[in-house]
Amino acid sequence: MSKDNTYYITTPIYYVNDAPHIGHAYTTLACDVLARFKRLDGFDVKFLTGTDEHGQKVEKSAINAGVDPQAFTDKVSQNFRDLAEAMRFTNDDFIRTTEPRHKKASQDIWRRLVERDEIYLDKYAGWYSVRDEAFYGEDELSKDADGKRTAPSGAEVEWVEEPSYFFKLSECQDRLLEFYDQNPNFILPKTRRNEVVSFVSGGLLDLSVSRTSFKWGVPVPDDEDHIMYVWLDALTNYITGVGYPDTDHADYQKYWPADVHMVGKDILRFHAVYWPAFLMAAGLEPPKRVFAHGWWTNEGEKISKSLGNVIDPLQLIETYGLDQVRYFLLREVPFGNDGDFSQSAMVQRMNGELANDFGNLAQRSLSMINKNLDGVVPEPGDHTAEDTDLLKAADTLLPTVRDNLDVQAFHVALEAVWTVIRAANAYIDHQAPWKLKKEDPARMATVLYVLAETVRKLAILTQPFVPEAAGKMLDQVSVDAGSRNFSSFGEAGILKPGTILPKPEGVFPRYVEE
Ligand code: ME8
Repeated sequence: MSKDNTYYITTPIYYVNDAPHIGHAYTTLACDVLARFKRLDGFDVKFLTGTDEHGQKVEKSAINAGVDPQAFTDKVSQNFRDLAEAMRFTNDDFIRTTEPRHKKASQDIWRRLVERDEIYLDKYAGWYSVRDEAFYGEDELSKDADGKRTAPSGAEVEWVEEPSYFFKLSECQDRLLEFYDQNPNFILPKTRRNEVVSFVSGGLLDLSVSRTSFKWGVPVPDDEDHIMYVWLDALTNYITGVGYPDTDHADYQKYWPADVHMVGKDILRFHAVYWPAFLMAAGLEPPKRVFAHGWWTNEGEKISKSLGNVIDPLQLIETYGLDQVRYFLLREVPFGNDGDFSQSAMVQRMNGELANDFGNLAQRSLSMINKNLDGVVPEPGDHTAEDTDLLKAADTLLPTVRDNLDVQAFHVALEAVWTVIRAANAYIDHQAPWKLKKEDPARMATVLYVLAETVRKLAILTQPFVPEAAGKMLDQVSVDAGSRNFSSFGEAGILKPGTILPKPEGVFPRYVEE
């Protein structure tokens, strides 16, 4: 398999201090859709997710729960696996930073940095936020109403003084700027890229990369008083996942550098500045893209534990259905922007776009075949201009969706699909096949064939987004498992005249207020 045909996508690894929430579900969903799409498009895909289990934040949560950190992380990490199952995520691997393979990789990258003289021992005296697991300069902080200093994220900070190893980040500025320049799509969306470029242009300070005041982390090689800074440990998961430190490992060879690291906007700096800097300094290749998505609010309010408005993805699935939630999250907000979750917006998309537009299109087309043609796929006659227009519009969706997903524009891809769904509904209304049964049965057969063919194409393309419903639609047009990928998309004759189709059933239920 050539490298052009591989695709490596990662989610952030999630802190195990807390139960999974909508933010986690969102990030991994975006990756899942891309991974599914690329597999259908013939790529050899590796999709990695997992949990970030070290650091002071997790240690504190374990202490609060009254259990030792390892037992605590074992328990909470499982919640993220359960979420993956509930959301039907298709990750190929699930990494935990407490695994031996990861300790080995983290210690190896450390040694490489030491060998290259990129790390030196000194002392850190400054501000640290446990919630963000980040060091802050005095000038980045503000004061809250009680006069307490807070980080830009609003998190509390504490003064820390301890011996620490430092990474020579200050020497990476030119290399990073050159890298951003040569790879204009390394950071998307563009506005985020500009923020990062201006941050790096402002000059970089060396970064503290070890801690001595607690023990829950990967030990620094050859200095047991120190553990590695949790972000250096955590970021390394992306190469642990492909077999590092064995750079001859088949997965490393095939998949590294990663095609996309998907992250939330709050952790962009770690991924777009520190991570490529660590890799370049270690003599390893940086990833190809970091995409920073926006944040969700709940009915207009910032989501926070203290407000008690955290959205539980499992609850959402139970209330609205999995495909509905998957569709909503990627359709509602231009990917990259912040978005608001509201019941009314959710119901509108679910009932309007899934049930009325897409669901009805399939249901009315296939029921007419069922009722008027005894469920037999008809032999189409000559095509009119309207037939050709609709079929062509469906055909051009594949390149459109592909191009948009290559820049993570899920909302644009879905809008393009729905334009064709609406055109197909307008086509039925205009052709009125129910009238043709008596007037012109041959023409009715052609119209119903065009519709079934359009439904087949739409269902193939929407599999990554709404896998369950699209799968059922493909069952209803009798497309076998081997013909559901994109190489069969434009192939004529997959829908064989003479095939008997099963009785269609609606695949997108409406939400009815109880
Ligand atoms: O940051 N809306 O872990 P995490 C959308 N362990 N996304 C949200 C969100 C919201 N309201 N709240 C959080 C970490 N997120 C590190 C990553 S990677 C080497 C280490 C997103 O559990 C957030 O932006 O805090 C981040 O991408 C993820 O959910 C949570 O990460």
